[in-house]
Amino acid sequence: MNPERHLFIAPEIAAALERKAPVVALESSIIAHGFPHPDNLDLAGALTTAVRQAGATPAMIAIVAGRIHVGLNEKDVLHLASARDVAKCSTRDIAPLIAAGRTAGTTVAATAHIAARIGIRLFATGGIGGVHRHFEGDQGPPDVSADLLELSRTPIAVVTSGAKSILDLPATLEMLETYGVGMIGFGTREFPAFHTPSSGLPLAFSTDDPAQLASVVRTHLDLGLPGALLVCNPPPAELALSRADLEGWIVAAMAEAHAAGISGGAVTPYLLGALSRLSKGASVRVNRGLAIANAEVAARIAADL
Ligand code: PSU
Ligand code: MN
Repeated sequence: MNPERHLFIAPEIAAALERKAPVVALESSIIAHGFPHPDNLDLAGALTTAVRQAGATPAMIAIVAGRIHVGLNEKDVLHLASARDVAKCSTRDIAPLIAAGRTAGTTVAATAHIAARIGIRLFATGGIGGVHRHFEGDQGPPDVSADLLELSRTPIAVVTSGAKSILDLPATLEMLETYGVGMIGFGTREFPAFHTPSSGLPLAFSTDDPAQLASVVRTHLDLGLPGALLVCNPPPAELALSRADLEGWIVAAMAEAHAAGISGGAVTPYLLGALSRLSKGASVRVNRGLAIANAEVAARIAADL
């Protein structure tokens, strides 16, 4: 990579990396595509504030006018949160979007890839992508998020509230196992279901102790294992949705998406938008709360390392 041409790292973040101070990567697809406007603007500020207050430097990553930016200014965030020409960038999209001079929000896959390449060890998101559920009557190939493949080959610790509830969670967990992605529950013995704490899917390892958690993260990164470690942090209990309500809304949202002919990268943003409408904003409130909580946990681990 030619850093002059392709990469801008904000001076504050470059300095923190240089002196091995704690840095937490944040994705920008959650801002550009995962949240309604203007809640997304508020979320961007809340995430960076949460990381700072917990003792680390926030590094939100995006493609801005054809260049990878690590650390965004207010103007960049405003553009990502408001403009219609903002692309969704997964790993395979990085080169074409840069070459075309575009601006894009980076998904978990692209953000993890970029963060690990420049030596960031902690990354916070809301919920990773995974294996999508089939639409009713659809026998086509499965839609599997590139997040899973990227996590299999990117050494970074990712704090996440499991995988998004709109997905096939048992299939997602199986693929994470196949891909050798490390998993540890923090304050839960189950794989969290993003909008709701319980999926009924047990995790092999978990801890309630921040010091022990930091020790597992440190060990994973020190061993030089090829893939990521997922720190699975359940959503805040006071904001979480009930599993029964959530399932009903997901089934309705999927029927709408199918009828509207939604496919590819548009599926996740569409379903999240439909859930927000069906739950009268409750899904957005828990998504906001869990994303901020994950940013705090990531910052605390980064500070402990
Ligand atoms: N977490 C959230 N909201 C989001 C996402 C994560 O709370 O919108 C985004 C992430 O960027 C993730 C993407 O990588 O959704 C998954 O999209 P897909 O299924 O198309 O890979
Ligand atoms: Mn997909």
